Amino acid sequence: MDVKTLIEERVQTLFNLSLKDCSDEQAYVALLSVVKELLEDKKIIEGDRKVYYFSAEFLIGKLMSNNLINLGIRKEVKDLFEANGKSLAEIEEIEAEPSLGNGGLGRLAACFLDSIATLDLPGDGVGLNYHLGLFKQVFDHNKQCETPNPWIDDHSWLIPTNKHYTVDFKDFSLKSELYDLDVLGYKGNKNKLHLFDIASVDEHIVHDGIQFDKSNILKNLTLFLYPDDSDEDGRKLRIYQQYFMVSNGAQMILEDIKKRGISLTELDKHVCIQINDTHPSMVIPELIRLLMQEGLTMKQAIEITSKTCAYTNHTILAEALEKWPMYYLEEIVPQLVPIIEALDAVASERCADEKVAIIDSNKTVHMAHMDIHFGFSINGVAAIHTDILKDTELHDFYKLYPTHFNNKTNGVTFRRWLLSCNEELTAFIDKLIGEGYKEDANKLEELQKFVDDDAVLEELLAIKQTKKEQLAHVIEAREGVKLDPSSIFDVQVKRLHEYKRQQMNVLYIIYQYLQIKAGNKPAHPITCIFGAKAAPAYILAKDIIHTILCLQQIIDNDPEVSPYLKVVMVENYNVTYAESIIPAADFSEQISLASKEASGTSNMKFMLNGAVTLGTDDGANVEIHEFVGDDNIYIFGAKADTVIAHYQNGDYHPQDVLANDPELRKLVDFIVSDEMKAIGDQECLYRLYNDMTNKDWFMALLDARDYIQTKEQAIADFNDRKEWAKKMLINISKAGFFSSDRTIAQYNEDIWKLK
Ligand code: NTF
Repeated sequence: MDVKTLIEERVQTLFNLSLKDCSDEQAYVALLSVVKELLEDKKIIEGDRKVYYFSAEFLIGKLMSNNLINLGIRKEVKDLFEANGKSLAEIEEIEAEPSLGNGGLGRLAACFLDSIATLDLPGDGVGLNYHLGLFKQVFDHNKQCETPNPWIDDHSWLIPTNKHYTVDFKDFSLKSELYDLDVLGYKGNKNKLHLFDIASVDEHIVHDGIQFDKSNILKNLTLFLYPDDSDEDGRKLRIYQQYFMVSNGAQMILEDIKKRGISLTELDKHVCIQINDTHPSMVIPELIRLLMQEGLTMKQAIEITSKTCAYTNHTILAEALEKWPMYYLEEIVPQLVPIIEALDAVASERCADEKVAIIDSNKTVHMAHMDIHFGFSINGVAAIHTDILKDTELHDFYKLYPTHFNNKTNGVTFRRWLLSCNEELTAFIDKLIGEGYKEDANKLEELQKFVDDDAVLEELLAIKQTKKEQLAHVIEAREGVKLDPSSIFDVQVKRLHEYKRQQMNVLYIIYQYLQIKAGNKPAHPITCIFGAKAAPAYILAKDIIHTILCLQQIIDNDPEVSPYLKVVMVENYNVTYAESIIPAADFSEQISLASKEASGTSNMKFMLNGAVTLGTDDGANVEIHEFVGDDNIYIFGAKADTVIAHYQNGDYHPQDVLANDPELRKLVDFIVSDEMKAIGDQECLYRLYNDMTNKDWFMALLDARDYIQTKEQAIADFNDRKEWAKKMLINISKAGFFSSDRTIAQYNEDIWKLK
């Protein structure tokens, strides 16, 4: 039966209505039920060897649109709904976005699952089923507040399974429940995302925003992703979560291997475990423990585990490389302690230097060190990041295991970040170069031949304009803020962190505001769009949000300024929001302090949608720069080696910069001006001001001047529409390398070796 008939009949069976007469909600429920069945019928990708991607987060976004694309039925379904007076886009809005991730790390995991299935490789995700997600961000009095983000309802994609495992902690055991999600490849077969949970979790223990009793593990284990770890109970809860995830995952893997009749001594020939950052690192001692339980010697178990596990590093920020006091592990998972001690002993035989120890002299366990000593591969996520790992951050390890280090520059799935979120651009590219690029992203290069074709350039600008108008509607509906779609859409959307330097963007806004007040209008009106969540305990990040929201208000209320400058920070930025923001962007703000952003992935999504990057030589910006050339990107700021030298010499002082640049001082001073204090919270404003003027750990003031000048140049260039359209076209044509299909092909070639 064809899809159209299936859907029509389903509406009839479920609601006794025709598709024309049913509500959007009923149409969605019927569509979901049909699509779930179509997924169920798909073959599971098989192979002798399989990868398991262990990750604390999977920021998968809504699933309907992508499933329709990968099933190859999106157009049919869209036409069917249209013929019945409905809009597929509006029906897709009904789906709740799964809140299983935080930022780039989790979104990367989701892109990877899509590409693994698309390349027809056997590979599943392993994670947790957080009922209330990260948190939902709401703004109140220009401040971020956190509330739960429930997303599981009767119409979710989760498939309950009958699989259960027992996970032992020191004081109790937990029986897990496993939910699966189907992960369908583009026009292909499927893999699974396994999300573990427990039945006793109780959402009712949450009060006053996202507060709850952190010691009540039976009720809180899978409530939230990244529960606040500013106190000891919070940190212990994270260990409970992490061990629960990896023990379930490891048990599931071993069960499968035994079922297939494979000897556990051959595990490494059939399984690869990719450890996504350090959250799943306990899988190493856990796998060793389970193998020993099955009768292997410790030596054998260590050797097999080392040949099975591979680790990806996603950050050089020391505070993000997890280390746990040994006594936490003794209190929660004592069964791992002798194993970790044994691993530490083996490691110190290989190298006695405390810098590479697993357990340091304070009895703290360094998770990343365990991953590197007892994994067979360690990779960074962009060329510059891997180089910094080798040369600086992990240099001592690199000397020990030079052949284990490798780079895998991140990528993004074009199914979601072009085909699904930008139908207009997709259709236009189809018309220009055919559909071959959907299977081989490098074919986007064929767009180059249109670089002097005026009609093509004009159409590109027209599509961008359409996406900007669409976004303006979305933002007006959700935020009640009216945007001018003829202004430049300048976008910075990402986690809120000092190293990403939203605070430097703030200085630009203040600069522009003061310029306009002084009678100097910008070369083109500009709208600065922000989206960012701050970790609930990250005070300074919240101060930056407060400052942005106060600026938004001041500018909104100033008729002298608002025709030329507008600021909007959208509430609860998530994947769904990204899907309408990114296609509408003119400028892509990638302004991290060089050396600090491991890769970034929104930079890739923006370029793919024809935005031009304004960025530092950091993360994957460096590779984007190489591909598009100097004329099609705006690079500014200190280089990574300069920054690293500043840290090593301790010779960067924001006061030195301010002493030489009185104009810059005026910009910083504005944060605590009367205008700001009249509407803002003085404590927050002063805290940020004091930090920026006295500490400025991520050197926003070092690059601020260059940043402002470069942005002014970009604004001026924007007015030459034809030249700008060329930059857009070149960015799109060079985006092919940043497809996660390429990244995954490389993981497979160098690390997983699946087929
Ligand atoms: C993030 N790391 C990095 O900050 C991004 O630059 C990178 O693009 C993504 O990982 C994906 O590789 C983290 O979120 C963490 F947790 F490692 F800090």
